[in-house]
Amino acid sequence: MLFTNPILLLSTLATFSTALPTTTDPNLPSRTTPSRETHTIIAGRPGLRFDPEVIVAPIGSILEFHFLPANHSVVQSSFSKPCQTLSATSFYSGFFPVSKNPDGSVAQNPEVFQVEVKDAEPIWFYCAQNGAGGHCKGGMVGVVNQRVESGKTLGEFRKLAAGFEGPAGVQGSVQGGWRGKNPNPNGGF
Ligand SMILES: [Cu+2]
Repeated sequence: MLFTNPILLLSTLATFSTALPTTTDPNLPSRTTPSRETHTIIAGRPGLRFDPEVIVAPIGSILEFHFLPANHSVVQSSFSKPCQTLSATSFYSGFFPVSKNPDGSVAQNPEVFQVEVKDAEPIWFYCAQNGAGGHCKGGMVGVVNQRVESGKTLGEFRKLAAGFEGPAGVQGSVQGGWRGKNPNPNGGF
């Protein structure tokens, strides 16, 4: 009802667009310190899932995993072998136990795990928790920069994971990323 008058609508849009700065103007000073584009991924919401579980992230950006109750992890795998480590050097976050908050608010582990996106290849990952029938086998998997046209999609990856037998693979120690203080532990999700 607000913009039923087309002239009023146009003039409003024009006013708005001219008020925006022209970011391509080379004479403008840099306004902020450049920082990495960061993609927040939550492990354990909803239920035994990553959220989001399909991520589009450019080279140089950061994947930042946050961990909800009860005890999740993130491990890199290949597409064809879910629930198993990709290589001796591929990333592994370790486990992040955290209890539920008594007041019902969403609790997070006080640490996060960050991984840099180093190239444009798809990154497949899973949770290595073997409780509850195995989180990876149960579908707690995800992908960064999947290529739908290749047929290697999250849906296919999840099907392969469902057929996995045995304990999910882990590395000997945290590697392939940075594990440290959660920048927003009370953010809630
Ligand atoms: Cu899990």
